[in-house]
Amino acid sequence: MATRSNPTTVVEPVVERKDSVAKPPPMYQVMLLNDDYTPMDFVVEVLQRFFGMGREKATRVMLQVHLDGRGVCGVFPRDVAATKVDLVTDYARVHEHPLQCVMEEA
Ligand code: TYC
Repeated sequence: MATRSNPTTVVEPVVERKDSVAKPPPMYQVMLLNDDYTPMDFVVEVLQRFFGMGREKATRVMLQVHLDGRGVCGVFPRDVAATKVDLVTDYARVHEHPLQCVMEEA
């Protein structure tokens, strides 16, 4: 029988150990990859539409991807990054461009 001195449920107090530090959640870089077919204007539009960049910044990032093969669009928590990758990929396919958008842990 459960009594005060013989409880059936023990609720441990939440105590953070002195030597432990809560880790921030992992963050993910969302990147665009270069290809030979997606129009530059379309990539600039994607960066403005999905990553909130102004035209000048979007143009700089697009050119970096064009020249270096890849470029970072932003850094986000995992679920936000995954949603951006899906939205950009769907948008590119609807417009019949092969643009690739990927994420990797920052
Ligand atoms: N290389 C493409 C072109 O010359 C432009 C481009 C830039 C494509 C960035 C994809 O992520 C990309 N039309």
